[in-house]
Amino acid sequence: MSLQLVHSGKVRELYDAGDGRLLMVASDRISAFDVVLAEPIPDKGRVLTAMTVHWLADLADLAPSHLVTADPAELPAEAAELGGAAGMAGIAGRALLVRRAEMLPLECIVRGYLVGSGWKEYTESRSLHGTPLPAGLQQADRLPEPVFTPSTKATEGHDLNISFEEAVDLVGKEMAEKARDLCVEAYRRAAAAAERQGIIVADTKFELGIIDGELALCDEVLTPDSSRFWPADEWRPGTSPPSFDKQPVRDWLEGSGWDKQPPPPALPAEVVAQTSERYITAYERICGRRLADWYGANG
Ligand code: Q0Z
Repeated sequence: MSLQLVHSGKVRELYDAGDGRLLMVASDRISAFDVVLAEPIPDKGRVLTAMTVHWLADLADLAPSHLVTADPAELPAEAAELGGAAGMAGIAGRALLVRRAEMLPLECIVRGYLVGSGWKEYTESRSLHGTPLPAGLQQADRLPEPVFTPSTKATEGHDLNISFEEAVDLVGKEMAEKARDLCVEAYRRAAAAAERQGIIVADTKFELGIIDGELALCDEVLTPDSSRFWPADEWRPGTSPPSFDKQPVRDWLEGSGWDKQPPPPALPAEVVAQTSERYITAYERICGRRLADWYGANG
């Protein structure tokens, strides 16, 4: 019996593993300018999976999580079918067995820097998520304090910001406050660790769920796909800093003359290799661990 697909994202899949469990599989696919490129980035799926496990363990004193195991030996036997010709070795390190949670209908975003939609709001109303900010801030400036800016999963890729009061209407006051406090503290801890390694976590998105009546960290956590990572030495307030992970891909696509309509041009091998290196470096610097020590090495 094959595992049934329950959700398919742009770059990852979620399968029903039975027994109230799900198998979350991160692929090596990468998206840029809203399209998925044809060339996989070697080790990207392992990096995102290893980062999630690192942060779930590091934050375990703050909140329980959905994680059951990342050990390929403990995955359901059918997971091997997802690994292609290599079998279980083909998904080793990029699959997580997790507990199925009752997901909060919220995207729990925390922003530490003024970019993207946060910067746009500031330019229009000198506020962030409705809260007034000091005058004179520039794009990509650090915020005085990290701010919880929840949104709802509206349509694919296009989330709708909601006020804290609207979040309260969706999940109740106690849950909304708990979610906010948990996410802001998790962001503070991760951003401080990354900063010591020369990487800025500009913002991040958490997905929380209820497991056994408790608020738990679910989904991917503090990965390059759920966060904006910037090299600290290239951060210049007033400009939009490069993304730590995807910048080689963006730069090459921008220079290729591509009109941003699918299909995108094929990435040269050196751009693929550079990008893979960036993902591995992000993991090793932010998490202080070697990717060679993670499941699926040399697979
Ligand atoms: C995560 C997603 C993915 C596509 C649902 N522990 C959980 N319990 C219930 N639901 C989820 C989780 Cl993680 C859940 N997503 C996001 C993940 C592929 C979409 F791997 N959706």
